[in-house]
Amino acid sequence: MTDRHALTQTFMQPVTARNSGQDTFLQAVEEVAADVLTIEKNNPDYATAKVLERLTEPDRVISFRVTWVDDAGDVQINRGWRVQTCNAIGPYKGGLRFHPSVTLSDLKFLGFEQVFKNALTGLPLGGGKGGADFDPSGRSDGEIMRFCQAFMTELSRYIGPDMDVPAGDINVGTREIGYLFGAYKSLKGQFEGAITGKGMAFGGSAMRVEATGYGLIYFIQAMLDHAGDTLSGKRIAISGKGNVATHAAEKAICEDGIVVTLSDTSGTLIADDGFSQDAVDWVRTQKQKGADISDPPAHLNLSFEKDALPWDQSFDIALPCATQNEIDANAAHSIINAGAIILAEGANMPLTADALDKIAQSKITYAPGKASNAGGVAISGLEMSQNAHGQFESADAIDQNLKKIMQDIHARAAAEGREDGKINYRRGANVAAYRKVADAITAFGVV
Ligand code: NDP
Ligand code: 2IT
Repeated sequence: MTDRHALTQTFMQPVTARNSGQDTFLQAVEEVAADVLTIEKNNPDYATAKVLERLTEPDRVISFRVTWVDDAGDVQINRGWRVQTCNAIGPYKGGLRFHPSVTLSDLKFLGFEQVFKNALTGLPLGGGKGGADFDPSGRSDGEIMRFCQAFMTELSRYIGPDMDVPAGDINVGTREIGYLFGAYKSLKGQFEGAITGKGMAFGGSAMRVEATGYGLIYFIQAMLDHAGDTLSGKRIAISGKGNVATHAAEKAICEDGIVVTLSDTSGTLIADDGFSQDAVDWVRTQKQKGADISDPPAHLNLSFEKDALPWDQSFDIALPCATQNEIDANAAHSIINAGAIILAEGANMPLTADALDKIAQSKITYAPGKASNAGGVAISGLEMSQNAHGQFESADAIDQNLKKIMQDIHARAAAEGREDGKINYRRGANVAAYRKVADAITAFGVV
């Protein structure tokens, strides 16, 4: 057993016992621990302060009942949470997810990842995550509004511009943020930037909607540039059909990439010659309507395959942009067999631990989500500063800023990730982020 492996196993034993059954959380912790424990061990200040052990216990976990009335007049009850993981370098910051599969384990893993991601942006942002086990599919607009209002009735006690600033994530987009912010403003009697991803009419930032997907493409352009290559003509397989997937597709097309797939839980859409912008727009409209992608209009030249995964196609770059653990060892095998050169995560933790091992042993250059999908939260950070100043920047200026932030994240991860003449972006991102948070935590003493 290597020293690194032994350290990780010893560290994980009590964490596993304390968080039994929280598999996604344990998976996220182990992935970071394997890279940073040797750094912690070799720095007496970090080791004495037990930085990583502290980070595995969120500052607090808030759990609440959400009670609302559906269109039939029946009372509905859901469970909501906010996990405030760490505010060492700024207010808690991270999205809200509404999905029937959401568990506390998922929100703890997402909050943990967010601490490191937010540190990498270079902005003063702590980490957290929240959400509910609410299923928005098939719900009317009125039901979504009443759910958001009931959710905010509880959440509003725990958030604020200098305390905790939520945003969107799966199934929480501009519409939901509007209802959530409207409820917050009405409950508090104050107009303040306690949520990001707001509409442009009420304090939102230009480019926040596009930022995660565009930022992902800027990140892989920085990787390609570093390797003396470009995106032009590259075949790109994307999973998902939501905010991240469709904006990544849109930017990739602008940069002369060939987007060969998008997908949802109903199956995969394939365009062997590449998606057009019209085809991406159609997919986006289907998502907004709550509809699947199984029946594209003929003029878009898309074929739909119910049982296919994006990774069964031929491509150079894989961008998983749907959800956690969507790529298992078999899917990783397909990505390797497709001859891919880059796998960059748009989603948070889309690879199982086995898939990550397989990719690490292959020739593929892998970019972890905490680096490659940080564009969304970065522009959320800029939304917070625009709200604080009451001055707003143009879409062009924000887009330039986003590109620069993604290039800087790339540089930070590359600087810490040099290994045998190559770059290990996973290790580089984990170590760079850890050092920043650890320096703050150790400066505070024991609190
Ligand atoms: P959206 O709600 O906009 O879209 C998610 C889409 O993913 C849904 O349409 C869903 O399909 C699809 N999906 C879910 N599971 C699967 C699966 N197993 N295979 C194929 N498709 C699937 O969410 P986002 O785009 O906002 O989020 C996607 C990922 O990106 C998440 O991991 C999120 O945490 C991460 N992320 C999001 C950021 C943001 O700013 N929004 C920032 C950084 C990361 P269906 O409609 O069939 O359910
Ligand atoms: O996973 C993420 O980084 C997000 N869902 C965005 C968080 C944010 O606060 O903008």
